[in-house]
Amino acid sequence: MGWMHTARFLTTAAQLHHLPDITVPEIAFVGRSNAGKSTCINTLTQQKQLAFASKKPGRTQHINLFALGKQGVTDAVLADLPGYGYAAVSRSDKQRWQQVMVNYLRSRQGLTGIVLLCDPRLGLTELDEALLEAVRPRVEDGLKFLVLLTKADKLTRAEQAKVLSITRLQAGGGEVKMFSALKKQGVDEVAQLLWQWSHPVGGAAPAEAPAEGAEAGEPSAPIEPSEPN
Ligand SMILES: Nc1nc2c(ncn2[C@@H]2O[C@H](COP(=O)(O)OP(=O)(O)OP(=O)(O)O)[C@@H](O)[C@H]2O)c(=O)[nH]1
Ligand SMILES: [Mg+2]
Repeated sequence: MGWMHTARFLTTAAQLHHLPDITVPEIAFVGRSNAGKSTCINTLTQQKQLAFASKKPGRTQHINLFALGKQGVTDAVLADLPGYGYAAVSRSDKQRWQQVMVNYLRSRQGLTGIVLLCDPRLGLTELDEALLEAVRPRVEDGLKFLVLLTKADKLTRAEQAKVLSITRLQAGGGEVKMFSALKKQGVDEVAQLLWQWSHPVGGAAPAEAPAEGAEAGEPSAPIEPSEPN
């Protein structure tokens, strides 16, 4: 979707109060370390290095914001969050980060949707369940929610079907989709969903979403470094 490809780096922050106030819908990518959050953002935006992805867990250590919107007019923001559950992080760092994240998810103004990424070989873990619990009041208030099972290329079709139904039960009827950055599975569906979340007016917005390839030839937005480290 052309809209997704307009993504550009906005800012990075280690703490909540360093984040700018945003007036457009913000969509957060959360999940365990190594689940594939940064890779997912790069795949959706078709920009290899927008968000830092790495084999080494714990790569993303700041909240990184990316702006979306045509002609430089921002109409939504994606937030790439550091992952949780990384064993090599000290206990105090883990607790500090969990607190930052829960505060972010509970209090961030303009937060419109959450994409919870999960490696289907691990399934939803205790930490994911705790996160679901933390955001439940906001979800009941209308916050959008998607569980994205990543690295689908590592599973057979039958395994995918099984993990989808188990996770749907665990997610209490919330939306669950399969995704593979490697095979580009689920990319258009997720892009479409995020567009709908950010452009809800009258439900007519999806039809206006530019078709894939509609912008061929248009220069892409300049990519700035996304992280200091
Ligand atoms: N096979 C396969 N590997 C993937 C996929 N998505 C991500 N990966 C790999 O998983 C590893 C972690 O990806 P990241 O995107 O850095 O994960 P992250 O959730 O941002 O991790 P943190 O920043 O530590 O929280 C990398 O080695 C990626 O190449 C996928 O769809 N298929
Ligand atoms: Mg990351």
